[in-house]
Amino acid sequence: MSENCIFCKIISGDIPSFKVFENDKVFAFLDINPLSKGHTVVIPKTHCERLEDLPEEYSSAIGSALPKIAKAVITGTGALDWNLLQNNGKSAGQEVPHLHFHIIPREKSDGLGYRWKPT
Ligand code: D5M
Repeated sequence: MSENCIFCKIISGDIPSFKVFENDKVFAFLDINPLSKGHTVVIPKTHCERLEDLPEEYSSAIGSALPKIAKAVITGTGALDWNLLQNNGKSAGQEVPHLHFHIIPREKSDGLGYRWKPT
């Protein structure tokens, strides 16, 4: 865990969140600034900034959890389609430096387009 990390504080419960899923290695919660209803953030319960830094045991756990969480999100929202997005580094749009995956439910004509954070 990293002392000044917002997402580490969400895992520890020091910052409140709306929890969607939790096991011993993975935590998922609703995004505070959702791009659509049910926008969910999935994180490893170890502090690392980028995908290439993730220890094998956590990448296995995330890989196994993502389909289950996505299924729960699309079932819960009724959305048929969704995006999985993951940013590494500031140039790629990463704002919170704790590795995370966005599950973003999509609807026809939801106005989001097909590019992440278009400028
Ligand atoms: O996305 C970082 C995401 O993290 C962004 O969509 C907002 C979300 N966020 C930031 N703080 C919180 C809290 N406290 N609760 C829930 N969601 C949060 P990035 O890929 O780094 O641009």
